[in-house]
Amino acid sequence: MLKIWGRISSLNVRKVVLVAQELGVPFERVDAGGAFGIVRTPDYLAKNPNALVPVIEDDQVQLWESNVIVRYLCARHAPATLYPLPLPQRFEAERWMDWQQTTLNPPARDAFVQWFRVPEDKRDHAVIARSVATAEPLWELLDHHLANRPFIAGDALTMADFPIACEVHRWFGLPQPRPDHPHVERWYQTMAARPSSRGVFDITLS
Ligand SMILES: N[C@@H](CCC(=O)N[C@@H](CS)C(=O)NCC(=O)O)C(=O)O
Repeated sequence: MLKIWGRISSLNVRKVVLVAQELGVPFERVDAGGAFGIVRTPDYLAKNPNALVPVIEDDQVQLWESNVIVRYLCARHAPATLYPLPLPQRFEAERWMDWQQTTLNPPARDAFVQWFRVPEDKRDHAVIARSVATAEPLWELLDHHLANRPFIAGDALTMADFPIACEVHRWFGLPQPRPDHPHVERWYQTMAARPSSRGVFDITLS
């Protein structure tokens, strides 16, 4: 059975759980990382020398890097749908996944860390302001992108929708005002209405 290592309070773990649930793949999830520790044990470092979550074990395959795991699960269980086979569609999905990981996540993460991981008396509101100032134009870009397509990569749901929906879930959960992004909201509500989002988007951020 698919084994997922990682605490559900991690956005990167939530991506993997969400996709496994969407695919209907049975899995066992083991809490690891953060207060659960484990990630610096020799056994775990042999699975992921970065000492980070998530990791999956699936038959002969052992993987780290959340978006790679999303690609792998979709390629294994949903080729031609969530993992599009025609290269134009595949790489449209691919580039948005990389955008989530490399462009959107770093600034969006900073505000989350300040609100949820830093004690109130140590919270740095300048870091939050910088995070918002950098992330908001990216949310606007995404809103523009979603204005004339139902899903991230076009007409159909693909692997790209899940990592970005996880990023939206976390950003919308921050206790701070945000401008309207009606197309992002509409798309996110579609994602949150999917049964696969249970236990992922209905949990409190921590
Ligand atoms: N690029 C990696 C980043 C993984 C990552 O930063 N994981 C964080 C949680 S989101 C982590 O393991 N932090 C240390 C810990 O939880 O102990 C991925 O996408 O999988």
